[in-house]
Amino acid sequence: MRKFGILLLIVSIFAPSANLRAAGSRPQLAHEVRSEFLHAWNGYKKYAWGHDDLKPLTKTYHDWYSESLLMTPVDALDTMILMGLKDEAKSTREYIVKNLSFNKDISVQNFEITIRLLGGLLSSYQLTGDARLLNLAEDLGDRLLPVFDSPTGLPYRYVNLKTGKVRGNVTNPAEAGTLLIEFGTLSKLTHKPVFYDKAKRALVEIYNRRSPIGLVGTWINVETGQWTDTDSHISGAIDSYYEYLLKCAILFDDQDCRRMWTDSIAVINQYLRDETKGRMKPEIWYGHADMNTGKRTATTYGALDAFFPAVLALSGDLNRASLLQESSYKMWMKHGIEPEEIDYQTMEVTAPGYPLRPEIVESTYYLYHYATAGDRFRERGPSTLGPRTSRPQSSKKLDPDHYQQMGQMMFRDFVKHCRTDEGYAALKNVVTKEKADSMQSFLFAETFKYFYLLFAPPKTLDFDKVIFNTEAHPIKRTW
Ligand code: DMJ
Repeated sequence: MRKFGILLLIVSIFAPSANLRAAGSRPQLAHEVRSEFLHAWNGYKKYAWGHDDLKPLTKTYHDWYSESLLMTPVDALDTMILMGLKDEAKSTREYIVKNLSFNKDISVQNFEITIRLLGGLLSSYQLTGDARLLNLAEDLGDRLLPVFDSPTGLPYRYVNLKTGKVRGNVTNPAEAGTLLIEFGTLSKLTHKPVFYDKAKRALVEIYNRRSPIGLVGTWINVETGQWTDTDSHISGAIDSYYEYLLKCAILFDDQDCRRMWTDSIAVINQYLRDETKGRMKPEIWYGHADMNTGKRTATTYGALDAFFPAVLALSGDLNRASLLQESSYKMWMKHGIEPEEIDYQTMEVTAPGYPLRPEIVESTYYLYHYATAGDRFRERGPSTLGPRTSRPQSSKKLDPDHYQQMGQMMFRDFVKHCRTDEGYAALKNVVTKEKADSMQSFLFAETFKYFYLLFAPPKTLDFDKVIFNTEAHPIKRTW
């Protein structure tokens, strides 16, 4: 008996995936995710209905601006639809259509409004065919357009939805370059090229200002086109700029985007990729470097960077994707939930919060998808959506069970540490597990959606026929 105990211990130390095998069945897990979604949604409905977000500890609401823009309902709607919550989805849709107006004298952050509201409205329109959602999206798109009227074509960060007045002349690649999926889709659906052209120009203007070695920095002035911060990385403020280069290449079959992606990923791997020794085998990470010299400036990585395995996998680089996912998971496991940032040399936490972020779950879902893609490819043939790599380019064999178990472990930790009596709360500190009074709408749009899709039957959403915007709103190429 004692011998058996020791054997188990050895197995659990040296075989992390064996450690994860406290298996629940996939249907049961999908059911649990759906119930937890409803738990959080009901908390929002009870204490914050009609407002942007629930404050889960004080049980009141938070609005981003002086008037609500229904951030949580719009962000949550397509997840409800995918989860088959028909009545809830129908009443939420009616509420949005009757109550959401963008004719408001408020100055809003273009990037956040685009990824959450424009993206949410467009994907729910595609899932329901309800033209009222497309009308709302078009009205919003028209009101956001003034952001692009800068001397460089790079967008200002804020715009007043009623007056069109802009402000915020220093932006970052993520805010400037994460607009084309939404504006491009709006363009195709409304037959108004202006949306595509302006958002694409913003993406190209960032790329055109890359350094001689091909990297971009963190902050840039939209009037002068000069970088004000030359720190280069794949983390917050740059992250989804790279994501959109690849995704727009696929969604729109845009060859400029494909070229920009191909050039960018080469230098990301050259200058930002890093290796550490690791206990069992070398680990890969992506750190910071100066955009002009390529010299390493920081060895930090965090919850936001954990989107990158998904992007690598989508690009066909399953080898690096799976290695980096192991690093992200190591970061999660250190404290039983991931911090905003660590130093990967020491594994010390450098930013301790956890605002309910989805990225690591998103990457788990992508890797699970590609781990089973070989079978699907044999059954169905290649993807119908552009020249993506639904047949993985790498020959590396991924184990789908590994990603199921990883997802299950993370879901259990997530519920254990973030669930409250009537919602879900961010953590101030992943070491102490102290909670924060915040439940951002991406919990519904992304975190629950990716957990659900990881466990739900593949027919819930045909991965190969959609591109997720950075807020996890799936967009189909219907044009
Ligand atoms: C979301 O709003 C989006 O995923 C964005 O790209 C990054 N931050 C949050 C989630 O962490």
